[in-house]
Amino acid sequence: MPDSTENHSGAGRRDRVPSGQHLTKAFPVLHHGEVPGFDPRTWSPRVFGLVDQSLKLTYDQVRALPSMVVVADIHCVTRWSKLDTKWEGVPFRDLLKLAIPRPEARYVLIHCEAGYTTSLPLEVLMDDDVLLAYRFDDADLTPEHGYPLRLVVPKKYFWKSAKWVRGLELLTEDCLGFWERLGYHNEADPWKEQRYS
Ligand SMILES: Nc1nc2c(c(=O)[nH]1)N[C@H]1C(S)=C(S)[C@@H](COP(=O)(O)O)O[C@H]1N2
Ligand SMILES: [Mo]
Repeated sequence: MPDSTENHSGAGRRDRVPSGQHLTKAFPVLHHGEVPGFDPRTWSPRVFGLVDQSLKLTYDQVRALPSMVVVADIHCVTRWSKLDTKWEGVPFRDLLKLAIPRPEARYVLIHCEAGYTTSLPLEVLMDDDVLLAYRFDDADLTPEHGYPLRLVVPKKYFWKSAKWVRGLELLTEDCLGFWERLGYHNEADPWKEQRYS
């Protein structure tokens, strides 16, 4: 395929790979700890904290929400990048609107199975390419890639794309997540090579 048809921006393919990254066609699996089990009868992701309408959802409710497809490039801090990954799920900003964030809410702490956390400014998460995904490449996510629900934030290094999301907590002040406390950069912009702080 010619280079000019392989991207959406008109830029060359190499312009889509940030400094220090290499392309892979594989889909590496990376996480701390074990792949958690999933029971749809007890699984109930929450949106809570500085919201007017706390949410506690069921699996069926999540799957019934309006969905969107995002095709995006992803960049892992361990230096692999993957172009044109296809995700489907709930637009983050639509879910947040249901919970009615209070004006003082500025950060979101993402809580996952087994205590994994990461945080992002609410403003970053309101971008139109951010979603809570349950499908990848036209099939349900596999357990190791975050089934039943993972965050996808394409503009940040991939550790911000938390797998096995259980809760979104809205806060006034930021709260460092799992890797950020261990020295990863809190902003995680691959185009600025914000790998470690
Ligand atoms: N719950 C959870 N989510 C996580 C992680 C983790 O350890 N636990 N690791 C992060 C890291 S460091 C990366 S690079 C990506 C890897 O996602 P993948 O296994 O689907 O490629 O998941 C991120 N999300
Ligand atoms: Mo990572």
